[in-house]
Amino acid sequence: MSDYTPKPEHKFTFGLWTVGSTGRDPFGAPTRDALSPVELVHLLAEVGAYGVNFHDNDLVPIDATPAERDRIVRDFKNALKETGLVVPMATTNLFSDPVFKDGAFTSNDPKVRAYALQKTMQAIDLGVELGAKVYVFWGGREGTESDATKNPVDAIKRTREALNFLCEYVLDQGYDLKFALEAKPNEPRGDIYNPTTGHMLAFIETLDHPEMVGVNPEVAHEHMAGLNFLHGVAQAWEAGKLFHIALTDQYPGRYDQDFRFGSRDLTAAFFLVKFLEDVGYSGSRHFDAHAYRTEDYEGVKDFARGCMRTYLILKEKAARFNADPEIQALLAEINATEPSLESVFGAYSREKANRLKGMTFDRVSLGKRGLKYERLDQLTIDLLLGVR
Ligand code: GLT
Ligand code: MN
Repeated sequence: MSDYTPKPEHKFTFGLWTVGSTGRDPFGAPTRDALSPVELVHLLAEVGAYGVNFHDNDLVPIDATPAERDRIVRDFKNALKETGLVVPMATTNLFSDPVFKDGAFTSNDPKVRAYALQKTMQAIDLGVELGAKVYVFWGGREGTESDATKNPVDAIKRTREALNFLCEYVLDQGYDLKFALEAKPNEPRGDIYNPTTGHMLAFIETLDHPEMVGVNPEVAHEHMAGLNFLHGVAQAWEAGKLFHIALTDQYPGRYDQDFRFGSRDLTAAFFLVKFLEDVGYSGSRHFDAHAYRTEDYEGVKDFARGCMRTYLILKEKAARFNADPEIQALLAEINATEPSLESVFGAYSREKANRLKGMTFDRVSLGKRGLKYERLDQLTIDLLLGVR
Protein backbone atom coordinates (compact mmCIF):
# COMPACT_ATOMS: atom_id res chain seq x y z
CA MET A 1 0.00 0.00 0.00
CA SER A 2 2.09 2.92 1.36
CA ASP A 3 -0.28 5.36 -0.27
CA TYR A 4 -2.33 6.64 2.60
CA THR A 5 -4.81 8.56 0.49
CA PRO A 6 -8.38 8.09 1.72
CA LYS A 7 -10.71 6.59 -0.86
CA PRO A 8 -14.48 6.06 -0.89
CA GLU A 9 -14.06 2.31 -0.29
CA HIS A 10 -12.48 3.08 3.10
CA LYS A 11 -15.84 4.53 4.20
CA PHE A 12 -14.33 7.32 6.28
CA THR A 13 -17.04 9.55 7.70
CA PHE A 14 -17.20 12.52 10.07
CA GLY A 15 -20.07 14.19 11.87
CA LEU A 16 -20.93 17.80 11.09
CA TRP A 17 -20.40 18.30 14.84
CA THR A 18 -16.84 16.94 14.69
CA VAL A 19 -15.11 19.09 12.09
CA GLY A 20 -17.72 21.72 12.96
CA SER A 21 -16.59 21.93 16.58
CA THR A 22 -15.76 25.54 17.34
CA GLY A 23 -13.49 24.70 20.27
CA ARG A 24 -15.96 25.69 22.94
CA ASP A 25 -15.48 23.84 26.25
CA PRO A 26 -17.03 24.19 29.71
CA PHE A 27 -14.36 26.74 30.62
CA GLY A 28 -13.86 28.65 27.43
CA ALA A 29 -15.55 30.36 24.52
CA PRO A 30 -15.21 29.19 20.90
CA THR A 31 -11.80 29.65 19.30
CA ARG A 32 -13.08 29.14 15.74
CA ASP A 33 -15.98 30.80 13.90
CA ALA A 34 -18.80 28.40 13.08
CA LEU A 35 -18.91 27.11 9.50
CA SER A 36 -22.20 26.34 7.76
CA PRO A 37 -23.14 22.73 6.97
CA VAL A 38 -22.44 23.44 3.29
CA GLU A 39 -18.96 24.75 4.12
CA LEU A 40 -18.31 21.71 6.28
CA VAL A 41 -19.29 19.36 3.46
CA HIS A 42 -16.76 21.11 1.23
CA LEU A 43 -14.10 20.90 3.93
CA LEU A 44 -14.72 17.15 4.27
CA ALA A 45 -14.58 16.70 0.51
CA GLU A 46 -11.27 18.58 0.41
CA VAL A 47 -9.67 16.23 2.94
CA GLY A 48 -11.00 13.14 1.16
CA ALA A 49 -13.82 11.90 3.42
CA TYR A 50 -16.48 9.60 2.03
CA GLY A 51 -19.45 10.66 4.12
CA VAL A 52 -20.94 13.16 6.52
CA ASN A 53 -23.26 12.40 9.43
CA PHE A 54 -25.37 14.85 11.38
CA HIS A 55 -27.75 15.53 14.24
CA ASP A 56 -31.04 17.08 13.14
CA ASN A 57 -29.98 20.41 14.64
CA ASP A 58 -26.45 20.37 13.21
CA LEU A 59 -28.25 20.87 9.93
CA VAL A 60 -31.60 22.50 10.75
CA PRO A 61 -31.68 24.84 13.76
CA ILE A 62 -34.21 23.77 16.39
CA ASP A 63 -36.27 26.92 15.82
CA ALA A 64 -36.17 26.96 11.99
CA THR A 65 -39.42 27.56 10.12
CA PRO A 66 -40.57 24.93 7.59
CA ALA A 67 -39.45 27.25 4.77
CA GLU A 68 -36.00 27.64 6.33
CA ARG A 69 -35.76 23.88 6.79
CA ASP A 70 -36.52 23.30 3.12
CA ARG A 71 -33.94 25.84 1.97
CA ILE A 72 -31.24 24.40 4.27
CA VAL A 73 -31.95 20.84 3.16
CA ARG A 74 -31.91 21.88 -0.50
CA ASP A 75 -28.55 23.65 -0.12
CA PHE A 76 -27.13 20.68 1.77
CA LYS A 77 -28.30 18.23 -0.90
CA ASN A 78 -26.67 20.41 -3.56
CA ALA A 79 -23.40 20.38 -1.60
CA LEU A 80 -23.59 16.56 -1.39
CA LYS A 81 -24.22 16.35 -5.12
CA GLU A 82 -21.34 18.71 -5.93
CA THR A 83 -18.85 16.87 -3.73
CA GLY A 84 -20.11 13.28 -4.04
CA LEU A 85 -20.27 12.91 -0.26
CA VAL A 86 -22.96 10.62 1.16
CA VAL A 87 -24.88 10.55 4.45
CA PRO A 88 -24.59 7.04 5.91
CA MET A 89 -25.79 7.93 9.43
CA ALA A 90 -27.98 10.48 11.16
CA THR A 91 -29.01 11.08 14.76
CA THR A 92 -31.13 13.31 16.99
CA ASN A 93 -29.88 16.00 19.30
CA LEU A 94 -31.68 15.11 22.52
CA PHE A 95 -29.17 16.80 24.80
CA SER A 96 -28.38 20.45 23.92
CA ASP A 97 -31.68 22.21 24.42
CA PRO A 98 -32.64 23.07 28.03
CA VAL A 99 -35.88 21.11 27.56
CA PHE A 100 -33.73 17.94 27.83
CA LYS A 101 -31.95 19.00 31.03
CA ASP A 102 -33.33 15.93 32.84
CA GLY A 103 -33.27 13.56 29.88
CA ALA A 104 -35.38 12.96 26.81
CA PHE A 105 -36.83 9.42 26.74
CA THR A 106 -36.11 9.06 30.47
CA SER A 107 -37.34 12.47 31.59
CA ASN A 108 -39.73 12.38 34.52
CA ASP A 109 -41.98 14.78 32.61
CA PRO A 110 -44.36 13.06 30.13
CA LYS A 111 -44.45 16.25 28.01
CA VAL A 112 -40.69 16.10 27.54
CA ARG A 113 -40.84 12.38 26.73
CA ALA A 114 -43.56 13.00 24.14
CA TYR A 115 -41.61 15.91 22.63
CA ALA A 116 -38.49 13.71 22.44
CA LEU A 117 -40.44 11.10 20.46
CA GLN A 118 -41.86 13.75 18.14
CA LYS A 119 -38.43 15.31 17.60
CA THR A 120 -36.85 11.93 16.92
CA MET A 121 -39.51 10.94 14.36
CA GLN A 122 -38.94 14.22 12.53
CA ALA A 123 -35.18 13.74 12.70
CA ILE A 124 -35.52 10.18 11.36
CA ASP A 125 -37.55 11.56 8.44
CA LEU A 126 -34.77 14.07 7.77
CA GLY A 127 -32.02 11.47 8.01
CA VAL A 128 -33.81 9.07 5.68
CA GLU A 129 -34.51 11.89 3.22
CA LEU A 130 -30.75 12.43 2.99
CA GLY A 131 -29.95 8.75 2.59
CA ALA A 132 -29.05 7.54 6.09
CA LYS A 133 -29.24 3.78 6.64
CA VAL A 134 -28.06 3.83 10.26
CA TYR A 135 -29.64 5.90 12.98
CA VAL A 136 -27.62 6.53 16.15
CA PHE A 137 -29.05 7.05 19.62
CA TRP A 138 -26.70 8.66 22.08
CA GLY A 139 -28.62 9.50 25.24
CA GLY A 140 -26.36 12.21 26.54
CA ARG A 141 -28.88 13.48 29.10
CA GLU A 142 -30.45 10.13 29.96
CA GLY A 143 -29.10 9.92 33.47
CA THR A 144 -28.93 11.59 36.85
CA GLU A 145 -26.76 13.50 39.25
CA SER A 146 -28.74 12.09 42.17
CA ASP A 147 -30.57 8.80 42.36
CA ALA A 148 -33.14 10.53 44.56
CA THR A 149 -34.48 12.09 41.37
CA LYS A 150 -35.24 9.23 39.01
CA ASN A 151 -36.03 5.57 39.42
CA PRO A 152 -33.48 3.60 37.35
CA VAL A 153 -36.00 0.84 36.57
CA ASP A 154 -38.44 3.46 35.26
CA ALA A 155 -35.61 4.89 33.17
CA ILE A 156 -34.91 1.49 31.59
CA LYS A 157 -38.60 0.90 30.92
CA ARG A 158 -39.05 4.36 29.40
CA THR A 159 -36.05 3.88 27.14
CA ARG A 160 -37.40 0.51 26.02
CA GLU A 161 -40.86 1.93 25.34
CA ALA A 162 -39.40 4.79 23.28
CA LEU A 163 -37.18 2.50 21.19
CA ASN A 164 -40.02 0.04 20.61
CA PHE A 165 -42.22 2.91 19.48
CA LEU A 166 -39.55 4.23 17.12
CA CYS A 167 -38.81 0.80 15.63
CA GLU A 168 -42.51 0.50 14.82
CA TYR A 169 -42.44 4.00 13.35
CA VAL A 170 -39.60 2.99 11.00
CA LEU A 171 -41.45 -0.18 9.97
CA ASP A 172 -44.70 1.71 9.50
CA GLN A 173 -42.98 4.23 7.21
CA GLY A 174 -41.28 1.44 5.27
CA TYR A 175 -37.85 2.95 5.93
CA ASP A 176 -34.68 0.92 5.38
CA LEU A 177 -33.07 1.98 8.64
CA LYS A 178 -31.33 0.32 11.56
CA PHE A 179 -30.72 1.76 15.00
CA ALA A 180 -27.29 1.86 16.67
CA LEU A 181 -27.18 2.60 20.41
CA GLU A 182 -24.16 4.43 21.75
CA ALA A 183 -23.13 4.04 25.38
CA LYS A 184 -21.29 6.50 27.57
CA PRO A 185 -20.70 6.20 31.31
CA ASN A 186 -21.01 9.88 32.27
CA GLU A 187 -20.72 13.45 30.97
CA PRO A 188 -22.73 15.53 30.57
CA ARG A 189 -24.75 13.73 33.30
CA GLY A 190 -23.20 12.56 36.55
CA ASP A 191 -24.14 9.05 35.44
CA ILE A 192 -25.75 7.92 32.18
CA TYR A 193 -27.95 4.83 31.94
CA ASN A 194 -26.76 1.82 29.92
CA PRO A 195 -23.21 3.09 30.48
CA THR A 196 -21.24 0.62 28.35
CA THR A 197 -21.57 -1.28 25.08
CA GLY A 198 -22.07 -4.43 27.14
CA HIS A 199 -25.05 -2.90 28.95
CA MET A 200 -26.48 -1.85 25.58
CA LEU A 201 -26.09 -5.33 24.12
CA ALA A 202 -28.01 -6.83 27.01
CA PHE A 203 -30.71 -4.15 26.81
CA ILE A 204 -31.21 -4.65 23.05
CA GLU A 205 -32.29 -8.25 23.61
CA THR A 206 -35.23 -6.98 25.67
CA LEU A 207 -36.66 -4.92 22.79
CA ASP A 208 -39.57 -5.92 20.54
CA HIS A 209 -37.40 -5.76 17.42
CA PRO A 210 -33.86 -6.65 18.53
CA GLU A 211 -32.96 -7.44 14.90
CA MET A 212 -33.34 -3.73 14.04
CA VAL A 213 -31.08 -2.54 16.82
CA GLY A 214 -27.30 -2.77 17.25
CA VAL A 215 -24.58 -0.67 18.81
CA ASN A 216 -22.29 2.23 17.97
CA PRO A 217 -19.36 1.74 20.34
CA GLU A 218 -17.13 4.78 20.82
CA VAL A 219 -13.44 4.50 21.72
CA ALA A 220 -13.46 7.48 24.08
CA HIS A 221 -16.56 6.43 25.97
CA GLU A 222 -15.32 2.93 26.76
CA HIS A 223 -11.85 4.21 27.63
CA MET A 224 -13.44 6.76 30.00
CA ALA A 225 -14.89 3.75 31.80
CA GLY A 226 -11.46 2.15 31.86
CA LEU A 227 -12.53 -0.67 29.57
CA ASN A 228 -10.79 -2.48 26.73
CA PHE A 229 -12.59 -1.04 23.70
CA LEU A 230 -11.63 -3.88 21.37
CA HIS A 231 -13.24 -6.43 23.66
CA GLY A 232 -16.56 -4.57 23.59
CA VAL A 233 -16.36 -4.21 19.82
CA ALA A 234 -15.55 -7.90 19.42
CA GLN A 235 -18.52 -8.87 21.57
CA ALA A 236 -20.80 -6.64 19.50
CA TRP A 237 -19.39 -8.06 16.27
CA GLU A 238 -19.76 -11.67 17.41
CA ALA A 239 -23.38 -10.95 18.32
CA GLY A 240 -24.05 -9.46 14.88
CA LYS A 241 -24.60 -6.05 16.46
CA LEU A 242 -21.73 -3.89 15.21
CA PHE A 243 -23.88 -1.56 13.08
CA HIS A 244 -21.57 1.46 13.38
CA ILE A 245 -18.39 2.53 15.17
CA ALA A 246 -17.09 5.82 16.55
CA LEU A 247 -13.31 6.21 16.27
CA THR A 248 -11.51 8.70 18.47
CA ASP A 249 -8.93 8.57 21.24
CA GLN A 250 -8.92 9.15 24.96
CA TYR A 251 -6.92 8.85 28.16
CA PRO A 252 -8.86 6.68 30.65
CA GLY A 253 -10.51 8.29 33.63
CA ARG A 254 -10.79 11.81 32.18
CA TYR A 255 -13.36 14.10 30.58
CA ASP A 256 -14.51 13.12 27.07
CA GLN A 257 -11.42 14.15 25.13
CA ASP A 258 -12.39 12.96 21.64
CA PHE A 259 -8.80 13.20 20.44
CA ARG A 260 -7.69 12.46 16.88
CA PHE A 261 -7.91 8.71 16.20
CA GLY A 262 -4.77 6.86 17.30
CA SER A 263 -3.18 9.89 18.93
CA ARG A 264 -3.12 8.47 22.46
CA ASP A 265 -3.10 4.66 22.55
CA LEU A 266 -1.54 3.53 19.28
CA THR A 267 -1.41 -0.10 20.31
CA ALA A 268 -5.12 -0.18 21.14
CA ALA A 269 -5.86 1.62 17.86
CA PHE A 270 -3.73 -0.92 15.98
CA PHE A 271 -5.53 -3.95 17.40
CA LEU A 272 -8.87 -2.27 16.73
CA VAL A 273 -8.07 -1.53 13.08
CA LYS A 274 -6.64 -5.02 12.67
CA PHE A 275 -9.84 -6.49 14.09
CA LEU A 276 -12.15 -4.44 11.85
CA GLU A 277 -10.11 -5.31 8.76
CA ASP A 278 -9.61 -8.99 9.65
CA VAL A 279 -13.30 -9.68 10.29
CA GLY A 280 -14.38 -7.68 7.24
CA TYR A 281 -16.45 -5.04 9.02
CA SER A 282 -18.11 -3.22 6.14
CA GLY A 283 -19.74 -0.26 7.89
CA SER A 284 -18.60 3.33 8.17
CA ARG A 285 -15.33 4.19 9.87
CA HIS A 286 -16.81 7.20 11.59
CA PHE A 287 -14.44 9.60 13.34
CA ASP A 288 -16.33 11.02 16.30
CA ALA A 289 -13.61 13.34 17.48
CA HIS A 290 -12.61 16.97 17.09
CA ALA A 291 -9.52 19.11 16.63
CA TYR A 292 -7.72 20.66 19.58
CA ARG A 293 -9.04 24.02 20.69
CA THR A 294 -5.70 25.49 19.64
CA GLU A 295 -6.46 25.02 15.94
CA ASP A 296 -7.87 27.13 13.15
CA TYR A 297 -9.63 25.44 10.21
CA GLU A 298 -6.30 24.46 8.65
CA GLY A 299 -5.70 22.61 11.90
CA VAL A 300 -9.15 21.05 11.65
CA LYS A 301 -8.16 19.68 8.24
CA ASP A 302 -4.89 18.40 9.74
CA PHE A 303 -6.99 16.68 12.40
CA ALA A 304 -9.35 15.05 9.90
CA ARG A 305 -6.56 14.00 7.56
CA GLY A 306 -4.66 12.64 10.55
CA CYS A 307 -7.55 10.40 11.65
CA MET A 308 -7.78 8.80 8.21
CA ARG A 309 -4.02 8.60 7.65
CA THR A 310 -3.45 6.87 10.97
CA TYR A 311 -6.23 4.39 10.20
CA LEU A 312 -4.65 3.56 6.84
CA ILE A 313 -1.15 3.25 8.28
CA LEU A 314 -2.47 0.88 10.95
CA LYS A 315 -4.33 -1.06 8.30
CA GLU A 316 -1.05 -1.55 6.46
CA LYS A 317 0.64 -2.57 9.72
CA ALA A 318 -2.14 -5.11 10.29
CA ALA A 319 -1.47 -6.65 6.87
CA ARG A 320 2.22 -6.87 7.76
CA PHE A 321 1.40 -8.48 11.09
CA ASN A 322 -0.65 -11.09 9.25
CA ALA A 323 2.18 -11.73 6.79
CA ASP A 324 5.08 -11.69 9.27
CA PRO A 325 6.57 -15.23 9.39
CA GLU A 326 7.94 -14.95 12.91
CA ILE A 327 4.73 -13.50 14.34
CA GLN A 328 2.64 -16.06 12.52
CA ALA A 329 4.86 -18.92 13.67
CA LEU A 330 4.40 -17.81 17.28
CA LEU A 331 0.65 -17.52 16.78
CA ALA A 332 0.52 -20.98 15.24
CA GLU A 333 2.41 -22.35 18.25
CA ILE A 334 0.09 -20.58 20.70
CA ASN A 335 -3.00 -21.83 18.92
CA ALA A 336 -1.77 -25.35 18.27
CA THR A 337 -4.55 -27.93 18.49
CA GLU A 338 -4.38 -31.17 20.44
CA PRO A 339 -5.96 -33.89 18.30
CA SER A 340 -6.32 -36.27 21.24
CA LEU A 341 -8.58 -33.77 23.00
CA GLU A 342 -10.76 -32.61 20.12
CA SER A 343 -13.47 -35.12 20.89
CA VAL A 344 -14.09 -33.78 24.41
CA PHE A 345 -14.92 -30.24 23.32
CA GLY A 346 -18.12 -28.97 21.76
CA ALA A 347 -21.62 -29.91 22.80
CA TYR A 348 -22.14 -31.64 26.11
CA SER A 349 -22.75 -35.35 26.37
CA ARG A 350 -22.74 -37.56 29.47
CA GLU A 351 -20.15 -39.79 27.82
CA LYS A 352 -17.81 -36.80 27.27
CA ALA A 353 -18.32 -35.63 30.82
CA ASN A 354 -17.35 -39.05 32.15
CA ARG A 355 -14.33 -39.28 29.85
CA LEU A 356 -13.13 -35.82 30.96
CA LYS A 357 -13.55 -36.75 34.60
CA GLY A 358 -11.33 -39.79 34.05
CA MET A 359 -8.45 -37.90 32.42
CA THR A 360 -5.19 -36.87 34.10
CA PHE A 361 -3.56 -33.54 33.33
CA ASP A 362 -0.02 -32.51 34.22
CA ARG A 363 -1.15 -29.33 35.92
CA VAL A 364 2.30 -28.42 37.26
CA SER A 365 4.12 -28.59 33.94
CA LEU A 366 1.24 -26.82 32.17
CA GLY A 367 1.57 -24.02 34.70
CA LYS A 368 5.33 -23.80 34.21
CA ARG A 369 5.31 -23.56 30.41
CA GLY A 370 6.44 -20.15 29.05
CA LEU A 371 4.02 -18.81 26.48
CA LYS A 372 6.37 -16.39 24.64
CA TYR A 373 3.84 -13.58 24.85
CA GLU A 374 6.57 -11.08 25.74
CA ARG A 375 8.33 -11.95 22.50
CA LEU A 376 5.12 -11.78 20.47
CA ASP A 377 4.13 -8.44 21.96
CA GLN A 378 7.59 -6.93 21.38
CA LEU A 379 7.52 -8.08 17.75
CA THR A 380 4.22 -6.20 17.47
CA ILE A 381 5.77 -3.12 19.04
CA ASP A 382 8.80 -3.34 16.71
CA LEU A 383 6.42 -3.57 13.79
CA LEU A 384 4.40 -0.58 14.97
CA LEU A 385 7.53 1.47 15.60
CA GLY A 386 8.71 0.80 12.07
CA VAL A 387 11.87 -1.16 12.81
CA ARG A 388 10.47 -4.42 11.53
C1 GLT B 1 -21.54 13.83 20.96
C2 GLT B 1 -21.08 12.55 21.57
C3 GLT B 1 -20.86 11.54 20.54
C4 GLT B 1 -22.12 11.11 19.87
C5 GLT B 1 -22.76 12.16 19.10
C6 GLT B 1 -24.07 11.62 18.61
S1 GLT B 1 -22.87 13.65 19.90
O1 GLT B 1 -20.48 14.39 20.24
O2 GLT B 1 -19.87 12.78 22.30
O3 GLT B 1 -20.20 10.44 21.08
O4 GLT B 1 -21.81 10.10 18.94
O5 GLT B 1 -25.15 12.05 19.30
MN1 MN C 1 -16.97 11.23 22.66
